[in-house]
Amino acid sequence: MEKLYFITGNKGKFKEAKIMLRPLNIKLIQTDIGYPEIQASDLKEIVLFSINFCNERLKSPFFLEDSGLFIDELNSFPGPYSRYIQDTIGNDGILKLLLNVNNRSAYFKSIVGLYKNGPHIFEGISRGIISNEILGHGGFGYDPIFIPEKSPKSFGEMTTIEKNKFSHRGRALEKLVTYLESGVE
Ligand code: ITT
Repeated sequence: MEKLYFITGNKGKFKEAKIMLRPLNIKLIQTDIGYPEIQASDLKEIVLFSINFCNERLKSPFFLEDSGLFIDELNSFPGPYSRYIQDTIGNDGILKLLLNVNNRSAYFKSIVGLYKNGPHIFEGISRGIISNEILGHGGFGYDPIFIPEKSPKSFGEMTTIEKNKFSHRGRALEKLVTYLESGVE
């Protein structure tokens, strides 16, 4: 069986990817080799740099993924700084920043970078709103404060399978699956 590495330190992401890649006849392996993330405003640029860096170290097909939350009222903040903001002010901090703000539109963007006979990029977006309070405790990161369009529930209130249907990562990984299924070498 063919092996495919997912370079991530985030167990939640790996769980989501494992379910999405089930239709493929491959063995998905999590590895946390660590890689530098350059400071750039464009997620694609960050991911391209990271996959080229990792390709020097891992001589086997792999992918990694970078995502961010973009809040309209905050001029797309935290975007590429999502990790830092989650680790510092967290969900309570975001809710405070949006206290009494009516425009709660936001979106998540996921960029999956595959390295298999060269670099390939797949993008997924999930639009929605930031809730007024913490909802649920499932998932990870911003999940309990993000309600995707066409859903009554936040990501934090969904099972992993449900979240994959609505999420930025689910959408980007769906494109990855289609690409790998097509058997292009
Ligand atoms: P990697 O090892 O894969 O880089 P990470 O947790 O650092 O894992 P990112 O840099 O892609 O992941 O994520 C930036 C931040 O956004 C981080 O704090 C995540 O918890 C959060 N985040 C990413 N995807 C999310 C999702 O689907 N739901 C909620 N929060 C998410």
